[in-house]
Amino acid sequence: MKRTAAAIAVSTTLWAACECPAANYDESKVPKYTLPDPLVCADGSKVTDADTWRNKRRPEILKLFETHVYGRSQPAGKRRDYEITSIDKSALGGKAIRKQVSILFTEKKDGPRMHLLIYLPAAAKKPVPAFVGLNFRGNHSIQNDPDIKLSTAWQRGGKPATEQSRGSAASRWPVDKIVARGYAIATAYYGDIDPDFHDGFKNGVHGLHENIQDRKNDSWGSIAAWAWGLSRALDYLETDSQIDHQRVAVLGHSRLGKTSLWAGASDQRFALVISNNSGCGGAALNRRAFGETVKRINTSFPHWFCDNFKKFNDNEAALPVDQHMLIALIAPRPVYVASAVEDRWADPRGEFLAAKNAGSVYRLLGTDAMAAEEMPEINKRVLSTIGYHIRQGKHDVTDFDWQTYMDFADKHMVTPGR
Ligand code: GTR
Repeated sequence: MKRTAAAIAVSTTLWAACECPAANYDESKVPKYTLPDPLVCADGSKVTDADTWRNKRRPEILKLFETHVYGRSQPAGKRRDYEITSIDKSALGGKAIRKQVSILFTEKKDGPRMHLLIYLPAAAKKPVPAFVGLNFRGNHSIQNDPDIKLSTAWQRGGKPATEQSRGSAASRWPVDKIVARGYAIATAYYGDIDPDFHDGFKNGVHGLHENIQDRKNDSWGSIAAWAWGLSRALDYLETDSQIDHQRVAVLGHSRLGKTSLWAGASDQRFALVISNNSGCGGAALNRRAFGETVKRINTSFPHWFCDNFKKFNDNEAALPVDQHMLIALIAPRPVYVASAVEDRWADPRGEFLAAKNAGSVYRLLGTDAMAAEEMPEINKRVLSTIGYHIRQGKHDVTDFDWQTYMDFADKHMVTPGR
């Protein structure tokens, strides 16, 4: 999301309402903190082997994140219907196949659904690995192409999407470069799954799955709902014979980066996970008082997390988890955390430290974890199983980020000789 003046003004009003102090951007003012050890169970026992991690500690940590942070998602439910609404075998000047697929959320043929837009390399002779991620403005925003269905769902700002908005987010989705490297790219609009405003969980998939009066303090928030939607996209991709569904990477930017981490942690079918500038509630450590804090995020966005998370406003030390443990849930699968120098709100150092501190679990499971002790220089990529970079520039997804994700996926996700 671009931090527009309007968005900043809205957030500022909300912060004023919550009487939050000004955000801290001074490293010397970050108070000391102690991170919970991912390898020490709730009963105090130490995890020293992979089986105990898999069967005891990992489920324990997953449950802690469900209970205290993102909320319990509804189960996948029974198999959904898919409608292939279009296939174009000569998209991008013949370099790609473009498919549009509707994933129905209910049994009603004209009921709520999510639209998946997929580009595949036209030259591929066998199933290809894929990236999947949600977008902020509708599928039509990722490419200026009149044949992509213009979203009719809720949009930020309340006004419907216009023809002029086609391709408005194209810089974040270099589709031609992705297919040229042999990958498919699949995306869906996050507003199809859950509109991003607080309506008491009536709209989107929340309302479809439960009665509001049955909601509990650990019921799912919007991030969990978006992550659930990513899993439903993967359900479809598993049925598509042109996709190598063992090699689907999930990625997201900002609030959708928080979402991709939770999707990768809660659904182990994702082979690789990418967090782009995900910040607070994503890759950044909650216990580091730098940039956005738990209280601020819960005040500005009361619908993103479960209600229990609000208990940790100004009380991060009481959290039984921190975000390094979210990354540890992804182990031993490759995970990449990306920061940006000007994105101080997201606390780049906190993102690096969470990635690094997931290392004990990655090492226990036999990987190289993160091959850097200190934060790397700007624009220097660390491509170990836990990858990391901090690039020049602002809160955004750039070509540098995408080149890196593809290099990372080439190294960790793709079968040699594809
Ligand atoms: C900000 C929010 C961040 C980040 C960002 C975004 O306003 O404070 O946590 O998620 O929005 O998603 O663009």
